[in-house]
Amino acid sequence: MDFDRIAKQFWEDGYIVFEKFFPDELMDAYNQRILDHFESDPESELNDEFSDKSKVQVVPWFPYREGKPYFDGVDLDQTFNQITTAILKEEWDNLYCMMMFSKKGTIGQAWHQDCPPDESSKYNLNRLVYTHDITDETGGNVIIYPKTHNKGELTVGDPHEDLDGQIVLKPKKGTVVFLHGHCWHRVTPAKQDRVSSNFRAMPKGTPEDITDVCVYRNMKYRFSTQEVIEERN
Ligand SMILES: O=C(O)CCC(=O)C(=O)O
Ligand SMILES: [Fe+2]
Repeated sequence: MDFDRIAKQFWEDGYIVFEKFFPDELMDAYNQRILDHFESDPESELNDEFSDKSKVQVVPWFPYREGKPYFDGVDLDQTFNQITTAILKEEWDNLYCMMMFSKKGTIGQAWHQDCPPDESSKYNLNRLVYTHDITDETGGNVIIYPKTHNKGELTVGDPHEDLDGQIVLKPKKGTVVFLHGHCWHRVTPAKQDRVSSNFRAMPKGTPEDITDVCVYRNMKYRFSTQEVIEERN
């Protein structure tokens, strides 16, 4: 693998995609493990007021915080972590591992930045791993606006509208997407139950609560206190 070329492309575009990165058997096992968790119908930490306003409907699960290190096959994968080192250039830390579930018929995730782009050196790196195929039938496409990782704050507007210049990804099982947390992105409505997983990392020295405030097109939201901290219009 040409790690320099990978890092260069990531820093040009704000994201980079690797298809067939992880084997089907591992993905099938992980997908089932994630579904098993969500089938027990855990309470979402995200309240209805948040969903209504943000136009985000997703239930997150943080297995490692519960002492369930079930996903080390990805978390400790050498190439996966070598690419991370190439992108982050220096030492880095795991932020957390987050599994996400969207029920069939839910809205997906509106345009957002995972953290405010106030300082270009303060960001999270999404390492998204797809454990099942995302297709026209499943919905839940991943939409990215390339090169916006250094374009400042997401523009104000309709939370889910198509933007000129966006690209649409329909990641297949085993695909990995490295995505800069400042890069504008969203997820289209789920037509079938949808699972995604994110092994978030960050440059060393980044505050642990880097993703506490998320930037949407109509507001900034703080998860820890469950409040809108800024209306945007
Ligand atoms: O579920 C996805 O495909 C992307 C979710 C997302 O926006 C994120 O993990 O930051
Ligand atoms: Fe995100």
